[in-house]
This record gives sequence, C-alpha cells and structure tokens, in this order.
Amino acid sequence: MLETAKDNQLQNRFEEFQRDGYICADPLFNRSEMVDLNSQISRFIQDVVPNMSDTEVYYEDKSDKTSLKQLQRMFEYDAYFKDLMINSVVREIAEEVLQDEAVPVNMQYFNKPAGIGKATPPHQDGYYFHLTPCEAVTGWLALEDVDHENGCIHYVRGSHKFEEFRPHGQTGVLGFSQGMTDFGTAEDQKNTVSFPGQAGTFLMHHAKTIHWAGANQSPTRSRRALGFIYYAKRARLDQSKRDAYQRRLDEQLLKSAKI
Ligand SMILES: O=C(O)CCC(=O)C(=O)O
Repeated sequence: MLETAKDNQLQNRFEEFQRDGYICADPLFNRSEMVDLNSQISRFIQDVVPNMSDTEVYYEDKSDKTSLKQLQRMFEYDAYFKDLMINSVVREIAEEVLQDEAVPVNMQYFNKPAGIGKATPPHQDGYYFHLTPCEAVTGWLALEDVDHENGCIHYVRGSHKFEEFRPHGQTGVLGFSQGMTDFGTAEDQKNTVSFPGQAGTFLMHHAKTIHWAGANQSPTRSRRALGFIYYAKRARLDQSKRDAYQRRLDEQLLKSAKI
C-alpha cells in the first residue's frame, strides 16, 4: 500500500486548485513506491485483465495483446487497487480540493504504446459525467517518466471557471470518444501548461478543466499512467443519461470492431 502523505502536499491545494483548475505534486510517490506500484500493475495485467469484459479493456490494435491502451474500473476487480482508490493519499487530496467527501467512481489505466499511442484529444471530463453541479476530479499518476516525446498531459489553466462546457463532438479515438470541436483559440494557447515529469508525478484536475496529450512519438518508450475519478458527494448523477451514453458508446465500439 502506498502510504506517502507528505503534509505539505495537502496544504494550500484548495486555493491553487480553485485558481488554476488543477494541481501538480512532483512527485507524490517516490521511486521505490513506484517500483512496487508498477509490479502491481504488471500483476493486474497478467492475472486480472484476461477476466475483464471487452468493454473495459481497449487495445490500440485489437489483434496485438501487447498494445494494451486503456482499462476501466480497475478498483472493482482487485483488493490492492481498491485500497489505493479508497484509502490512499489520492483520495485525501481529492477531498481537500473538492471540499467534500470524494466518492470513488473509476480507476483507469492509460497507456500510449511506443510508436503507435494516439493523441488524447482536448476534452472536459465533465462533458460525459452527467453531474449537477459538475463537481468531480480526476487524478492522474505517471507510472513512468513522461515528456513531450511520449505524450505528457497539458492543461488549459483557468478553463474550469466557465459555466458552460465547450462544444464536443465524436473523435473516433478509442477511449476518448468526445473531443472539443473549437479547441485552439488564442486564450487556449496562451493558458496551456504542460506537465513533463518523473514516474510518481501526480496531477489532479477539475472535471471542467480542458486537457489533452500528444501522441507517443517515441519508437521505444511507452507512456503509462493511472487515472482516479472521484465525484463530490454533493454532485447528483443523472444515472439514466449516463447509462444511455455508455450503452451507445459500447454499441458503437463493438459495431466498428474497435473492441
Ligand atoms: O492519459 C491521458 O492521455 C489522458 C487522461 C485523461 O484524459 C484523463 O485522465 O481525464
């Protein structure tokens, strides 16, 4: 279990989060903690993934099992990851920035395999969360060193402050079905901040914060990360809208033979 809870990681985080729409701890977990976590990830991929549903396991190339791209709901399958989602410093940080109880919703594995990992289109997570008010966060933990070559995360600072979501449309990118259709304004460009960092670097963003990542242009290095989604207890989920969205998405992916 990862226990690192440096007190100063939690101090002043709320103000920073309110101002920018994200926070960064560089790193949250040290090298030896990341070695342990990475060995748990390998175990999960080897032992648990074969028992997961096709709708929760995405490959960059379905015929190539080494091209694993994304996993959904990991914490519901495994005691180690359940503990990490529910009892770790990550949830403490979520509660600090949400100023509320953080309800664990999803734990995702994000990989961009060497050479073929596609870009993450600019999007706002809340667009497909169906929450009122849209009060939720996503934590993002680098499992290995990340930079501009293998596809580090970019945020648009302050973009969480606008009431309305920006327009989104279908992207055709597996795992990121909806992307912004008007991204790239002068304001977007001026406020974009990138987050290269070592393994253990941790980001957390508001569900309205615009974010994206480049393709993996390295011929040899992957770009692996773990995502943690928590809703604020005060946010109400429109479950029927959410379920209908997920059903449509799964049907489309199966029909287009992407999963
Ligand atoms: O890992 C990535 O490239 C994207 C992650 C993301 O969009 C998210 O965690 O909300």
